[in-house]
Amino acid sequence: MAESYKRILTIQDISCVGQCSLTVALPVISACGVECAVLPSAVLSTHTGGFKGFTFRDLTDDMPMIEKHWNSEGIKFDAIYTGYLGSVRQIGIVKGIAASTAAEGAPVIVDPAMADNGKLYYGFDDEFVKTMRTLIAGADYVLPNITEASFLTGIEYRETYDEAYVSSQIKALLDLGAKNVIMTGIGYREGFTGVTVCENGETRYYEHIKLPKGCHGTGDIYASAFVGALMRGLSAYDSAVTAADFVLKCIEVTQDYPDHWYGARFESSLPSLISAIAAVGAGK
Ligand code: PXL
Repeated sequence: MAESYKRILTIQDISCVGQCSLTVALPVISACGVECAVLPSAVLSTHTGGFKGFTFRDLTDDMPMIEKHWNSEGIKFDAIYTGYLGSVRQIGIVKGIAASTAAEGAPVIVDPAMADNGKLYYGFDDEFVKTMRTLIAGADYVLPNITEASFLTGIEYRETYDEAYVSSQIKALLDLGAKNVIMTGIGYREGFTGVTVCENGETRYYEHIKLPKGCHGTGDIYASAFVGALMRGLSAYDSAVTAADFVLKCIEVTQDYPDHWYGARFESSLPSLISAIAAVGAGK
């Protein structure tokens, strides 16, 4: 019997160089066997995490025209996955696009890509955070790191914490309206990190080793692999584990190249992601 073939829409920027956002989402989601349509939120010459003098073109004004065309063609998607967004005004438009293009029952997956290591990325402010909360409110799945969760919930950011702290962050995110929460980069002991998944009210933790090198763009690789796996029918927890193992492999490969500072060399690990999804799928 033919397996159902999913088509999703991802809304995030094109950083022309930098191995993040759309240049990651397209290959990773495609590798998962899921059709990936795109709505670029902005075009930048590079990402904003370390390059100097990058260009930035906000594509907010193009979005309503693109939406109108899709609506006139009756185009619908099996999931909407948002990442780095270009402006406060854009968030409102994105909510409308999600509403008008989601097929019945299509999940909205929000990666609130706006902060890391205790700080907002360049160009974001409190107004953006406040508006991002309204996008979270309609999300079926939200994938923040600890920093993003702290900005969204208003709970103080901490570098070390315990399970009670993570639970309070998750509860606050659920109170904002998110239905399921996947918190990334959660580590309780030296040398380890992991992901905490609250799926249908049940919380589970997956721990794995923490490599000494962190790479830029791994949040985007993570969220894209999660979305791909979820669309292939894996549970949120299995998708979160699959994505975590994949990101770990990507960082492992990259740490052999100290000059490769701007992103993770995920490409050579794509076959392992494809096999992992097939293996979990086959075990169902
Ligand atoms: O990886 C998240 C991301 C996406 N897009 C742009 C960024 C960043 C992080 O810095 O700058 C443009």
